[in-house]
Amino acid sequence: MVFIKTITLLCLLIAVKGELRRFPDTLSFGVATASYQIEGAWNATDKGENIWDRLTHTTDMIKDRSNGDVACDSYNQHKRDVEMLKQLGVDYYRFSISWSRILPDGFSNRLSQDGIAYYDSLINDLLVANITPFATLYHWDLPQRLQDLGGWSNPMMADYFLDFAEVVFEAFGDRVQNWLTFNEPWVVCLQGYGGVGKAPALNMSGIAEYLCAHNLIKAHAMAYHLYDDVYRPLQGGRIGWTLNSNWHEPANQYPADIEAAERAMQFHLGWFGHPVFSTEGDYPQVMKERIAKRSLEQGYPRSRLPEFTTEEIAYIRGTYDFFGLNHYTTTLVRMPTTISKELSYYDDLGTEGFEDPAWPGSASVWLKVVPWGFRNLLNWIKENYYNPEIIVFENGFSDRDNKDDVDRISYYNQYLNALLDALEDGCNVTAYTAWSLMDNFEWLQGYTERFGLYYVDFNDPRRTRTPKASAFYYKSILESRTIERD
Ligand code: PNW
Repeated sequence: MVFIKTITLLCLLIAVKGELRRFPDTLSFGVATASYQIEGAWNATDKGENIWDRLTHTTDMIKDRSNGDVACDSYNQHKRDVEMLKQLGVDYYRFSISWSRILPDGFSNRLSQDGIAYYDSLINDLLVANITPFATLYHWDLPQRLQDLGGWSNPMMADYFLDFAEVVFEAFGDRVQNWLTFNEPWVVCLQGYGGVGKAPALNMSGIAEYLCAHNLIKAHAMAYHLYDDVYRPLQGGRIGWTLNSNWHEPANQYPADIEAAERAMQFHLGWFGHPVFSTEGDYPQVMKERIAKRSLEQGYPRSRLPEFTTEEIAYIRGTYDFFGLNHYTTTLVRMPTTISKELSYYDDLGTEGFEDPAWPGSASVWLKVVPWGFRNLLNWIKENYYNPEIIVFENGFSDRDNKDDVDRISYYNQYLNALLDALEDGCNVTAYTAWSLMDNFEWLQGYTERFGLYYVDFNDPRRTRTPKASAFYYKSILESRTIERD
């Protein structure tokens, strides 16, 4: 009843206020979550420890000293999650599978039947509700035992990931036809291995993120080929990965700033995008040249950026069925006056990034509201990678503790308008995913930054979920398939 009233009200408001824009019938809508951020049950039955269990339990790096031990308790409450998805009326649900819940030791010699039963139940409930499951294999929760072996800096990790992928395709592929190998490899490697922004917080920039990326790209390609060769013929699904990128806008229309912004795009999206989505394959030329030159100047015998063999380049190129994109915000970029000789990815990149102070903010320092950047980014992908099918797997806004979330509604309204602009430009976007279904464990920020359409009460042992105003708004968009022009 409340839903219907709100929708009627929204329709009335729109009718009074402004012009409506319609989404094409080819565009589908979903919402996303990730295992560590929502499941809890960190040590249920035989689940193994992962790198986020370890980081939250043994360091004081989480802002509110919290952890994902219980999180949204979705391990016990996934039926409630499916109810919410039904209420919203989404076409699909993007969730991730916890590696150490399925393989407690990380290796495929020992499977957890309870772990498999959990995802079986979730998937079956989704199918009964007529919601398409979209599963991510890796959303940042590596089994701790594999981290002890070096994690993604160990070349063997690609084989272990392939073993895990095979177990998952075998167990769920009869019902799940939509797969992502990795969520945001740039964040995994840069923040987890280069810096301290994500587990395992290795903090070895200039070396470790390049090793991580190299092995992770191979792992992605191997899982793609396994699916393509063995499972696609039987199960008929599709598979890709999802890359995050800011839009990097030149601070001024000087040639030097235009060059700097393009270089930032290549180091950010191109690092993982070029090997897979370009016709030549391999890392972007500008990364190869700059990192090789600087490495030699710094006294290293070879480039700190590892090289792919010709065979590997061919094997990796084209390993996608769609271009997955996570996007939140935009950065202004200019050429620095002096070039630093320091050892780090950001010094290899050699640009200066900053924000326009006029851009509206959110609860996250890095997230400013810049909808036109979304349109530019979609066009950049269209032009650099031959107009691929693009699926937006994350887009969203953070606030603090607010069910009447008008700023989130405004964010979605503006970014969806930018998406419609990009469609008019000829970009081939076929699906849009809001991050997130509900408030959840926001990594180092703990529970202090909320991205949900549903409010979660983390002080209530039952983790009660309540729809925010934005949940009604999103529902109304999915029903009417229109938004108001901004
Ligand atoms: C994504 N950045 O991470 C993740 O996939 C989610 O798990 C996360 O909750 C969500 O966005 C909100 O943070 C990002 O530095 C991490 O630009 C870092 C950036 C962007 C997204």
